[in-house]
Amino acid sequence: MAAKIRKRHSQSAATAVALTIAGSDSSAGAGIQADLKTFAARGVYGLTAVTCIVAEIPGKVSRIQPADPLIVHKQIEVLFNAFPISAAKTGLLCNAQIISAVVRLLRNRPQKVGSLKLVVDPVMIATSGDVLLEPDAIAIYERELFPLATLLTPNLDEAMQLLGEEIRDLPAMRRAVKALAARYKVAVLLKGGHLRGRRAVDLLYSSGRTTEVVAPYLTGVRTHGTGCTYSAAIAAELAKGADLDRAVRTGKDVVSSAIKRHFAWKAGRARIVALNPMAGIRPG
Ligand code: PXL
Repeated sequence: MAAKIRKRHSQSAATAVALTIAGSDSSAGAGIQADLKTFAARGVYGLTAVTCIVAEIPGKVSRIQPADPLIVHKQIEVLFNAFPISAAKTGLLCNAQIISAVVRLLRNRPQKVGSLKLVVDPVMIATSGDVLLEPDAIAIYERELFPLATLLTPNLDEAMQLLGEEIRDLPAMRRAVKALAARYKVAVLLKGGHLRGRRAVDLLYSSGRTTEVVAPYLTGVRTHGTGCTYSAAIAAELAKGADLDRAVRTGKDVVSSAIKRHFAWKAGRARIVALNPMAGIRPG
């Protein structure tokens, strides 16, 4: 019995730990709930710092309640002081004060946390078109948070907003991913899913080269939370020690499986759909 207990302890000691700093989605398909499910599906122990509470169902945000920046700060502080966190991701940070609090902690993290891999998903607008980030927070996002990232993961709408130009095809995506990487001096994964071609093509720009990350485009599924699931899967793989290319490739596979093997329910005359981040590939 004693041997058994010892064994279990030594196994948990080796489990990678990742932190998500993001909003709560009541429908649990995006935000912190999507991140935790994805971390668990990838065999990583997930920690959370909640930045805001969003009352929503897929496709419709009803209300966003930001958390006090002090409690956002405290959540991260206590976690940094206690856990061996090897990767973190940020999702919806809601407003400028919360972004400032997060940046301060990331900059002054304790020695214990050491070199932290950081995935910044620059959440601004939901797939449904709902505005999620207060517009005056974008400048601080860009100036203070983005440069701290190991990887920035904008979708096309976010990239267009950041660059102030249209991105309508793959050549424009190639230009945009380079421009973003040059501007913030970080690796960038530009997600092209919203182009709706035959293939869902994303572009990873890192160490001076652009790589295509491709999966078949899955039609007919009204997705919600793909960006969160993708960046959480990448953070999970980085937490386990994968290099960036591998982490992104695995993340793409996780999202594709989550869409392909989605959940669907009938609710009156409506049909409601949710991603299945537990689907598909085994944790590596
Ligand atoms: O998918 C973007 C997103 C991120 N975070 C939270 C959300 C949403 C979309 O609705 O609610 C908390």
